[in-house]
Amino acid sequence: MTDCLFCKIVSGDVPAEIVRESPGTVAFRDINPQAPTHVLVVPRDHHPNVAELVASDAELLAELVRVAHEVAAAEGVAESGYRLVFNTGAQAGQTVFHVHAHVLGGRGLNWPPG
Ligand code: DGP
Repeated sequence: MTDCLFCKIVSGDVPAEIVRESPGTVAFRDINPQAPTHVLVVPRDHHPNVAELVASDAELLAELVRVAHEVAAAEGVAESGYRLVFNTGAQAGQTVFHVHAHVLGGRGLNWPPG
């Protein structure tokens, strides 16, 4: 998608601090971090949200979750605990409609989220 911000990060047209790549995904630091570790993992292919991704390519979703855990381990937060978040839809706070897993860790995380 030519007008999608995360497609442009995947293609390199928009710069980002990339921390991990896999055949189907790219992981990069969030521009507005909400925790000491805040990384976004996105598929290279454009899918608007996690519901559409699991319906069209469940293996790619599994790869994305695996990479999210690898990021948490590499960041040193896998042992203490981390959170994966897929905001899905505007009311849930999704602002970029290219599916992304937020990997959040490095501090205590409140529950329930706001
Ligand atoms: P969400 O609200 O769940 O759709 O999350 C979108 C996230 O994307 C939000 O936490 C901020 C991040 N973000 C927005 N624009 C950019 C950008 O240009 N670069 C990076 N690295 N992150 C961005």
